[in-house]
Amino acid sequence: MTNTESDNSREWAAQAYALLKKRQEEQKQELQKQEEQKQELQKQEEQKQVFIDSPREENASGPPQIIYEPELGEFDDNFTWSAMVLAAKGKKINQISIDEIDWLTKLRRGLEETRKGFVTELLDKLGDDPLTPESLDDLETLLIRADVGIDSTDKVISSLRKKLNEEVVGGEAGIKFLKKELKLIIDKPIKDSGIDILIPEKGKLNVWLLVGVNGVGKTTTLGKLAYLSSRSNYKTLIAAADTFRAAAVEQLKVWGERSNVDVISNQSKNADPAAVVFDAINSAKKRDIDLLLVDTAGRLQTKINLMDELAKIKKIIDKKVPDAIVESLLVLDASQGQNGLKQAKSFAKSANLSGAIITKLDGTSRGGVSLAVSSEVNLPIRFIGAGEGIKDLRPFNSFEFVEALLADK
Ligand SMILES: Nc1nc2c(ncn2[C@@H]2O[C@H](COP(=O)(O)OP(=O)(O)OP(=O)(O)O)[C@@H](O)[C@H]2O)c(=O)[nH]1
Ligand SMILES: [Mg+2]
Repeated sequence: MTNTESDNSREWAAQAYALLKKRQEEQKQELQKQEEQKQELQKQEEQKQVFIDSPREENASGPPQIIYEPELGEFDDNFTWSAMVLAAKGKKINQISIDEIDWLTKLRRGLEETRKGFVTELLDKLGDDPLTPESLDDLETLLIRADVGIDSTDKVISSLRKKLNEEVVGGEAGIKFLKKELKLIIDKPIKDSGIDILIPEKGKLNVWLLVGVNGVGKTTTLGKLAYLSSRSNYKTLIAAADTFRAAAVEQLKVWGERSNVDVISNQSKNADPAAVVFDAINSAKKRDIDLLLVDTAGRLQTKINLMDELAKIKKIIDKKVPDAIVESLLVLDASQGQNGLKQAKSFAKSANLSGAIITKLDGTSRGGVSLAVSSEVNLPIRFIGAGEGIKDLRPFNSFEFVEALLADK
């Protein structure tokens, strides 16, 4: 970015900040007004109840449904960077929201450890000097160390080498080129799939199976997806098909309550996961559901059992709703680095996957593994999670990801 471009973007960010601040003030006033009105109504209701003496609603004692609403923070480096990314994506000042700024800030923070591992070092090494064959060797080592994977690293280095043979490449231009190359790698499986952003298709039953080894974040991710989906007005239902772990159903019910989505489960011991899916499909058909989210077990006696179980679940879906749109999404914990990549490869062989969801990008230095998943397993990344909160999951966007990965400092 040139100095003038950077000045203009900062000016843009300042205007965006002022606008969001004003909007937030107005929203606060509006909320306060609504709260006052609600209290007034409640008072009137309570007075009435003295006469009617009707029992209170049952679910008043359920778990608190606290959903963290992001507030506009300081006008700092995080805000400016996030606003610049949104501007570069073509957003107008009045189109950006605090949610988006909050997410980008989280993403940038989440990738900080990965970035520290290679970008900061890379920028220090490159400085403003033109790239040399030696700096490419350094870059190669850094990319491998950041778990980007051998294939992706080879691709990037050879195209940089080719460019270097044709012209002098300055440090800044080198970073720009690197961003472009990394984005190409991540975008390839997304382009190949023909679907840019995964959303439920209206008018059909969409079934998304969340699969992956134990502890990677399947159930948490499912909870976040349920929230995202119901907030976007898709009729959503959850199938608790992890019948192996006793606490799984309870965990899902908490997420279901937070996002106002029902959970279909079978509490009996050794219930058959495919039978739970069977019930859930019946229920989904009756209720005209758009999206059925299926939680599956991560740990069974053997890996073969796990794969057999997934195959059985798929068979039931194909039989009962042949025209359903089925997505098998592999959940991967970014902090597992190369191990995660191995899992992806073995699942891809036997589980007929259609996409990946990368979790726990917050606080790991191995965020680069996302690139390896794209290039070595050829799986489109559909969502990424960067935190344990209900809002800490977003549809994957390669531009945001690469910008966050290579954000200066
Ligand atoms: N920091 C962080 N923690 C996460 C994220 N996603 C999930 N977790 C945590 O990871 C742990 C395991 O999450 P679960 O959702 O239970 O994982 P699972 O894959 O369903 O596990 P099993 O059902 O045992 O196979 C929990 O403590 C989650 O809070 C994330 O994006 N960031
Ligand atoms: Mg689980």
